[in-house]
Formats: sequence, C-alpha cells, structure tokens
Amino acid sequence: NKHQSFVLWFTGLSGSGKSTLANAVSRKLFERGSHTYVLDGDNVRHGLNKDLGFSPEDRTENIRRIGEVAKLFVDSGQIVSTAFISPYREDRHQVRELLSDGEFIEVYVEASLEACEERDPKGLYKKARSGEIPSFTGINAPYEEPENPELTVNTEQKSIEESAQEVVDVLVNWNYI
Ligand code: GGZ
Repeated sequence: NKHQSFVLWFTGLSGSGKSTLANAVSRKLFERGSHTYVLDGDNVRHGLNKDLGFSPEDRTENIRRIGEVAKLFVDSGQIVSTAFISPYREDRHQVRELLSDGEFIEVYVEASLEACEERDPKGLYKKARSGEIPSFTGINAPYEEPENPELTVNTEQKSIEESAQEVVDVLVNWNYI
C-alpha cells in the first residue's frame, strides 16, 4: 500500500454530481476501513472561504485554499475527497504541484451542460439564464475540461452508485487502497 493518503479531486459543472459522488465514494472507503473526509461547498464555502465569491480571482483563491487544506488532510494520513467546480486548469494544476507524486487523483465528473441544466437541483441555471446570477459556470463563465484526468466518470451514463464503485475499483487496481 504505497499511497495510504491522497486526494480525490472531483471536478465538473454545477449539477454534475460531484458532491454526491464524493460522498458515495467516501462512504465506501470508510466501510473498507479507510480514514476519509469530504470537502465541499457545504463545509468550506460557508466557513473558511465565506469571504470569497465567484469572480475568477475568488475562484482561484477558493481552490488554492482548498488545495492547502487537502494537503493538511493528506499529511494527517487521510483520504480526502474534494467536490468543487474548480473550473480553471491552471488552478487544478497548482494543487497537483502542491502534493507529492501520486497524491492527486483528478476525477472528471462528466455530464453535459444540457443534462446539468435539466437537473438544475437548486434552480441556479434558471437564475443564471434569467440574469439573476452573473458569471455562472457553463452559462457565462468558463469551465475548462480536464485534458488528462486520472479518471473520468460520466453521470449521464451511470448511476452514482455505479460510478462510486468504479472509482473504488480503480483505487484497488492501482493498489491505492
Ligand atoms: C457557479 C455557483 C455560482 C456561480 C453560486 N457559478 O450546484 P451548487 O451551487 O451546489 O454548486 C455550485 C457552487 C460552486 O462553488 P465552487 O466552490 O465549487 O466553485 S469554484 O470551484 O468555481 O470556486 C453552485 C453555487 O456554488 N454557485 N454561484 N456564479 N456556481
């Protein structure tokens, strides 16, 4: 077991299923005896990063801080799953650089904008379309798809449960867990 602690960095559009998937994976890892924690908007954007909004600068700072916190979790011996849009390639790359080789596993949670907009669990796409939310990712702010993610899961093609199992199976195959 070479990598007992590492980061599963889930990236994708709003509504792609990042947070649900990260939590499902974390539950499975816990059941296998791993120490895991999930960082997502609920526990980070409302706390540590509540001073940040959604300008390009603030998103970059959001991801930088989350990367630093993820590193602390890794140093403490945990598997940390993060669920943030993290729209900029360069920001994700910086987090990768912060960690040691093999400690950053980028998981692209793929779902088309159409599917995410159709799901619209919080009605945010609707608000973005009507102009109530400026700079909404996918509508009027960019999302830079990963070019070389360690893993891609497509939540239009598979259920959360299937996708979560796929992630766990890969980690087992790679001898990460
Ligand atoms: C994108 C926004 C925005 C804007 C509020 N653009 O579906 P959600 O609600 O729960 O997930 C989205 C979340 C995105 O926060 P992140 O920290 O993941 O973003 S980033 O990595 O880009 O810093 C959405 C909500 O916050 N939200 N306004 N303008 N998403």
